[in-house]
Amino acid sequence: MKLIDGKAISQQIKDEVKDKVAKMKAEGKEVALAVILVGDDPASAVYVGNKKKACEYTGIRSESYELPADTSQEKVLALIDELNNREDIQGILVQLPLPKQIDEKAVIDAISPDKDVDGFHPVSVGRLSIGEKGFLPCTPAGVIELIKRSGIETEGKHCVVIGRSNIVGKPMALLMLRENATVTICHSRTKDLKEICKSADILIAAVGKPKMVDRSYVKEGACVIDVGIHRLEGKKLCGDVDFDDVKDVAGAITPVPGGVGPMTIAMLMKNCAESLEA
Ligand code: BQF
Repeated sequence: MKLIDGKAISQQIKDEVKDKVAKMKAEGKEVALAVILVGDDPASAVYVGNKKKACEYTGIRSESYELPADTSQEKVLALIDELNNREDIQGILVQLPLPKQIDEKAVIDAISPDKDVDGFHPVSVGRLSIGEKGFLPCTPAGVIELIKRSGIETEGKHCVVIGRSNIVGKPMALLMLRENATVTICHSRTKDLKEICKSADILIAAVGKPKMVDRSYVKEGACVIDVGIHRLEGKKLCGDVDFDDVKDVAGAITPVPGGVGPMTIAMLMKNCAESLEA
């Protein structure tokens, strides 16, 4: 079994971004990311912290907007409008989930597609679906980088994605298709889930259920990518895959933590650096 080291690969990517940002700076071009966090969800605070730290490392200026949990939707939309119009801001990130009085769709739609470094805007989604250049959602893009940089073949391979969310499952399937894999998307209503997963050369779990995927879902030698992230009692992190059970049957596997998570952050940095080229 090959352990796919997301921490090391994400470090590589951040170093590439750092280089690029420095070169741009030498030409007088600066990159800045605006980060909007509404409320005090502890996990969100950790994620935003990770993003700000990565900005610091790569030389991307970050501007942080930390708003109280009861902030109105109008207020958030007004802030986005202001940031859309600022020439010294290249990327706008709104940390999800948002408090319930705020409509996530309205917020995402308000971000200029040119600054949509999360890749969630319908224009970005549309571009991805027809193979046009645009911002890719960071988590699925990170999975592609993990697979490619680990030397795992995708062409003609059967890739099974468990999960059909707009943020992970759906774009993940499109990106694997772009890598010439044969793609199956499974979800909560899929019949014979286990059998389908067992036929995968590459199995990508984005279900949202701790340790759901055990060895009975995995073909001998398959590559298993775990997108899940769950906090067990006592703060320990685990994924959608039962790592200890699967590790001996998989050909390659990502750990949690240190697998897909750090890649999400690295790809955000990559998107920010690329936003400067537009
Ligand atoms: C690691 C996220 C669910 C919902 C909203 C490194 C992160 C996580 C884990 C991180 C995530 C998950 C992020 C590790 C950002 C990934 O070492 O394993 C980094 O910061 N993530 C997010 O912004 O929103 C989420 C998961």
